[in-house]
Amino acid sequence: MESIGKLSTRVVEHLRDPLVKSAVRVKSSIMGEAGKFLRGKEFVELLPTIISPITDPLNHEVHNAKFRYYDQEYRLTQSMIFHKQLACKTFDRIFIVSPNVRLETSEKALSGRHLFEFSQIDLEIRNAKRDDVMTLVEDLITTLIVEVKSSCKEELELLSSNPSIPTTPFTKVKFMDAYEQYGKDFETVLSSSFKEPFWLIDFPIWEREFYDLLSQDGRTLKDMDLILPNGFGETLSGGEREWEYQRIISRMEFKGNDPEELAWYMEIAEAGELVPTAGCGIGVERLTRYICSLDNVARTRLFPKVPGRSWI
Ligand code: ASN
Repeated sequence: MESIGKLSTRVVEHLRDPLVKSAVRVKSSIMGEAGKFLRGKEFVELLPTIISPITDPLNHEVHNAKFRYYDQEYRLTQSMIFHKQLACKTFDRIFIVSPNVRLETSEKALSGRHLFEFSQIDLEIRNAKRDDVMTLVEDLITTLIVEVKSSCKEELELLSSNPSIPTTPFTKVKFMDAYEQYGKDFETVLSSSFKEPFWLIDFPIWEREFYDLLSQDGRTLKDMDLILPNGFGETLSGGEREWEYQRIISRMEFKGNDPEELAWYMEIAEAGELVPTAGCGIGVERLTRYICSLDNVARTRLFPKVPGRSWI
């Protein structure tokens, strides 16, 4: 364990770092513009759900963050996916800047892309299709870059960053095509060679969580990731969602998820109360890192939680 003195010195150095100051200001502008953009399209902003008896099982291993309060066990939310789906019973279009806690395993420590507390601009739309979400996000990302370039000139100059305004529509790459051509590290290869953000679509069923909608082909999902160019990697995942009980059950069986862990969500699904939706979550720190051309997402937050390191 690092001594308290060393930790406090590191924190103070970080708080004084001009790159951090500029990146946090850019991030503030990104969040402000995203809110303006989404409210302008009749999205209702919700406050985040940070603790819940249920949370996203994710498609990769993390340590559990849970605690007991009276006779209920709660988890820290790893994403707001289920609450977003349910919120679309009340509103047609919602968004949340949603703080997620994912206690990542130690091999993520040096990636430059992981924090164990991070935020997504999470949105969900009732009765929407994947294409609707992709078109909306292309418009959103382009608007954000244009706005940040004009409102944060000094910061971008200090960061020596000059993000280009992407061409729309973004290119779409099918997961299996990329896999066959470039092997299992295709995402890294493509992210490094592309000069513009691009979509990775149609993930095979075993690659994602049970809630991404299975296509009629029975093998691929109606989902997508947004991959940033120049090696910055993935910043968004989303898709159309499963909403019918029997389909959810069979997908959970396929993935080995325990329905008991999602008990009240499953009851709502069984009662036929879920509605069809599509949506996505945009990693705020990763998008900021890209716009600021930074080496590490840690520089986009004043109090970054890097896996394996202590922080205040
Ligand atoms: N926010 C993502 C989505 O909307 C889910 C996730 O982060 N795992 O699909």
